Amino acid sequence: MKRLALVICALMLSFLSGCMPYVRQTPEEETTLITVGFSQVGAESDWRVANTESMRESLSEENGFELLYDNARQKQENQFKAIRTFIQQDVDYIVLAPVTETGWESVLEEARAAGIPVIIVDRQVEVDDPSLYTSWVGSNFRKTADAAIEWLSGQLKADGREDAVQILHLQGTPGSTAQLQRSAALEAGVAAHAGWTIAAQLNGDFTQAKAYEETIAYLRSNPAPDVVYCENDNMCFGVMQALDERGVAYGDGGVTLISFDAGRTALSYCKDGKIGLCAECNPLHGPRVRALIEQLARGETPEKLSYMPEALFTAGTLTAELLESRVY
Ligand code: GZL
Repeated sequence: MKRLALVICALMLSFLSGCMPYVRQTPEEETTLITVGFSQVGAESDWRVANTESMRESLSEENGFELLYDNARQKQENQFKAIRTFIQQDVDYIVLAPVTETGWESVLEEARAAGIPVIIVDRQVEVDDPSLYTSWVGSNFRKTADAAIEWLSGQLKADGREDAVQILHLQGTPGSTAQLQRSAALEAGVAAHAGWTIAAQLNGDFTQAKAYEETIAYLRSNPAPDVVYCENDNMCFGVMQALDERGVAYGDGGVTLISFDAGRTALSYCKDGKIGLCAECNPLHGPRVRALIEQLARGETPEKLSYMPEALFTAGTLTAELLESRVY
């Protein structure tokens, strides 16, 4: 009866707050499933949709899980509410994909006080006490971005375009690990190349719409850049939309485009020579998260950090077969 009252209160709270996390279907007494509360950033990009799909496929009922999913619509406040609801529902584990790095101490301490292990996926959390979370699964953002900068340096050198290079920088959600580390790699690259200049840094928030708006406004009062460094595919698509509208050529002989994520759509543009480089960011975290939870359920201690495998793609390395084989 107490649990039912708790769930009703949680529902009322969530309803009033406009954030309705998924409510578990079966009371704890009846289920032998492992209940997992998943606080997802949102659905802002193809990458995010693929990431959610991977988690749903791995943490499925046939695999022994009951997944409670919440879409925070890119607002940290909604993630706080979702995590607190998961704690009230006494889930077995919490998986958090944090929208930005800071501000997580209180809610992670509440989860620890409730005895609920937290697994962080994708972006990282900046906390003084790393024991506040059990494990992290994600990308080596800086390493992949440094490799992208190295590619750009080689490409510009080969094209004899090393001087007076104007770079337009489309940044993702401010304060997210992907934005912080992809931006740091570009800024380090500019510091190391006397002929490179960042013409402007625009916040596209990882969405195609915002990247288009920012870029078309920029192009109305500035010359086209030599390079556009896009911190994800969807922002790159927004840039392409704006360049098309302004009649600016990109790809071979035109503006050089760099994009992160390497989803299938971006890879097909890359194979056609429209995008110069696709730097992969692997969203398929589900199987690793499932394995981590199963390890914990067996009383084992999983590794703290788990990096996803990733690669760089150019027109020269992409084939129709490779495109066909891509899962996302
Ligand atoms: C990267 C992830 C980023 C993707 C974007 O791990 O956090 O957020 O690069 C997504 O597509 O929106």
